[in-house]
Amino acid sequence: MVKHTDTSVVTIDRYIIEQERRFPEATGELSGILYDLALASKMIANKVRLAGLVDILGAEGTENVQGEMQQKLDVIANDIIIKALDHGGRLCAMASEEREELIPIPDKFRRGKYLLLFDPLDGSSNIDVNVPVGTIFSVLRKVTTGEDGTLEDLLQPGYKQVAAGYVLYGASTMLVYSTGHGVHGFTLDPAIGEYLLSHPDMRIPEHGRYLSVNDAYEQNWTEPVRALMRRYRGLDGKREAMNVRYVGSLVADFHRNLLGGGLFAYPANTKSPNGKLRLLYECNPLAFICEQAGGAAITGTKRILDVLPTELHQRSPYFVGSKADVEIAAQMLANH
Ligand code: FBP
Repeated sequence: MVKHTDTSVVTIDRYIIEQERRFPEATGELSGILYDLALASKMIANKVRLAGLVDILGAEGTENVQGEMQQKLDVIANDIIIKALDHGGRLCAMASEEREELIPIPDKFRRGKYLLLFDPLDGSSNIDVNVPVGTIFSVLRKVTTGEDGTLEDLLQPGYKQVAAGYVLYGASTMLVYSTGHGVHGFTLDPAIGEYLLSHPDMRIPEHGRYLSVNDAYEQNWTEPVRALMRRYRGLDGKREAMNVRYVGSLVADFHRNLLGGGLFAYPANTKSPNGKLRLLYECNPLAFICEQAGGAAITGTKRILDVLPTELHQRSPYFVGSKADVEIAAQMLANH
């Protein structure tokens, strides 16, 4: 394995190749998917950066020339990812938060042995107020026979993921991924259009500083969840209070906690009995990253990655982050 120093200039392409060389049986298909995702995210980053200018740029002739600019950015992001990945011959199907049904690979293109599930632009309701948003992705290997990917191939438990990651379109654009061998972060240098290795082998602190939860739902929480949130706030005197930070953009909240230690929670509540977040392309990929970085992720009573999916867009209660803090949730929600 090539040794890098803190000052080594390593592009994501080169890092992916070096990682692949560690596995003689590797065919390069998974590497190809990661390249194409990196490319797609650069194009999305460019659109997100322009988002604030739509009204100024788009005013004249909005309909035809900038029609695309007027389209919802998450629809644009969805199309960019599909167009970047449907023809590479590495995928046999895709699934997106933006599409009700499985996305087949067009007949004219070769099929591969992998499936891609993604949320093209998570937190998109924050774009108009210039709050960071993200793309989340998960890669599975085909398990059924036949060329085309099926719903059965998509409905695999999270521990079956072969790769997962996210892109954060924030102050800088960062791509963070894992193929099950640690978590690695790359920062986009817009001047050269390259993702450079900036955060090798990311680890989440065992004990968290930050609590990320929308407590506007407190009245709709069960009593055990309320007791848990009081615990995190130090209100029952059993621990130090955590500092509350909630952007309302999952990728931004998760990324902060991955770096600084913390817990993100989106519990079930009487209005959303299964919570809000989607298991397959929001919860599972970030749980995979978090566990690879030494953290944990649960539904409240079960390891997220062990949940057997039954629907493409099913939701799940979610507690993810620093191991010690997730363990408190597991203890206090055990029989609920
Ligand atoms: P979208 O995928 O529809 O954007 O929803 C997900 C999300 O925006 C997350 O990014 C965020 O953590 C959560 O919803 C915020 O929900 P709420 O406004 O209920 O706190």
